[in-house]
Amino acid sequence: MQSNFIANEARPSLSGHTLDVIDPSNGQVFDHLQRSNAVDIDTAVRAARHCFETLWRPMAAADRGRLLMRLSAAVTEHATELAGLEQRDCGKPTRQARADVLALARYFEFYAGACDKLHGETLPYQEGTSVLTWREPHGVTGHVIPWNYPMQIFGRSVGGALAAGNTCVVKPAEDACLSVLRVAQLAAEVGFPPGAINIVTGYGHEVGDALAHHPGVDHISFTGSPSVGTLIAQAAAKRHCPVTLELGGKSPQIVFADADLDAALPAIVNAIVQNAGQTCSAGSRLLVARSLYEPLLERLGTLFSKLRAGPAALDLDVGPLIRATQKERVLDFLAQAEAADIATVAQGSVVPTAPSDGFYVAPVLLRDVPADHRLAQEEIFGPVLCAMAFDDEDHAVKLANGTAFGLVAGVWTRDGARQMRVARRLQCGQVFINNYGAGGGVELPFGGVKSSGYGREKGFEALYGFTTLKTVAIRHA
Ligand code: TXE
Repeated sequence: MQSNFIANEARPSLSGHTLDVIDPSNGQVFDHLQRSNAVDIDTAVRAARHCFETLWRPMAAADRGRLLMRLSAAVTEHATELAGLEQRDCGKPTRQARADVLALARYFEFYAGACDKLHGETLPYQEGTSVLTWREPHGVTGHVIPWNYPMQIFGRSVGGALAAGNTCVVKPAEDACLSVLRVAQLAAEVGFPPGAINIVTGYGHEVGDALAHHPGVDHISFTGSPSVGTLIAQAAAKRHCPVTLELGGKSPQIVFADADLDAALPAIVNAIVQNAGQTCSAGSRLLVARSLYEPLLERLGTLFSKLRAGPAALDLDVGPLIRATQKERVLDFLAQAEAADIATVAQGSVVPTAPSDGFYVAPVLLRDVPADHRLAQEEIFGPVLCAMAFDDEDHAVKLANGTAFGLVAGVWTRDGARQMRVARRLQCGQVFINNYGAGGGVELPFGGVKSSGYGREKGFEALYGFTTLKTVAIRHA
């Protein structure tokens, strides 16, 4: 049985209710979580506030950095344990789970080094008046985290907030809490003061909603669906609380006729099968120059037909989806494709050893998906790649920008001028040229435009969002 983690103590919810923890590889319950309520959130916010006022804000920035560095080392020491938890809880193939632990350690390392480098400026102004700016923490930050990359999103969000001098209350997704709870314990073990990191588990509409509405929360960072992002932003707006939203995407991979296909093809496959397509930045639309369309689909089809989905521990190309409803959602999209006569180029397989009650979907490559069809417009969040042809650069950019989202884009071309032209015209937060994701470096600011949200996490840029700027003008003449 898992407990909440508040002020460095394992605490049961005051509600007395629990939730099942389900292994997506077999559909079986293997643990239980606290189904917390608004009172538990209030307790956590008070603990965070007390820590902020008495210990965290007064602490020297370099000392906060030392604690984050120790936490990074502890994560690395417990890498096998943490990867095992993430694998069982989220259905991640072994390589993915390990990569997520490394990323978590790296987030804490990066933000450890950033703590004492976040500074304001002195500004030129009138003779006799000196003006300076201070970057101050918001206070208590709330973090609503999804289930697709619990450790990574915890690392980027909480790591940045702590480095900037805030204390945190975290609501992980009800499907994926185990690794995050363990990391909070590790933080206590390496010396984080009580109340710096608090974890409250439960349903989004109960505890997530309570966190978004709590008057003691000074900033909220949310990663999840656009509909819940809207609710969070509305709740925060009522009390003028700043928000960072990362709401997913429908990101294009644009392949021009001069692309290096040997480099592009594996990256295109990886961008949609990584984490079974349950990635906000998944490259889920493939836009291909018409002259290259048929040969590229043929080569890609061969790769897709070899892909295998199965239990996380087998470390295949694709693990299970997070839960039964997510699998149903993806299968519903595939049924819509069939109903609209959208052809399948190739589909991988589910390994025969997989238990029938795991939440598997074999990767699929669809062709000639109409640009205005739901499949080309909505985030499927599964291993489904939608291909379409474009006529020229203008057409490619129009298709790329033609959804409500704007998170990431991949551009494959050897033409340097075209790389820059297209990158400038794309409406999104990150453009990858002749690669996709750049290895996910923690240094790279990340976030979107349009319905993909606003604000940035990752990199040094995130620290500006986790602080507020105070201008101080001193008249001394
Ligand atoms: O998301 P939710 P779901 C997208 C993806 C996926 C779809 C639905 O397309 O198929 O969203 O997934 C908490 N107040 N993404 O239903 O509900 C919830 O408990 C406050 C994209 O799982 O948005 C969880 O912690 N919080 C994405 C978090 O919000 C609430 C990652 C995300 O869950 C809440 C996940 C409420 N009323 C899904 N309701 C990405 N951008 O990477 C729920 N939550």
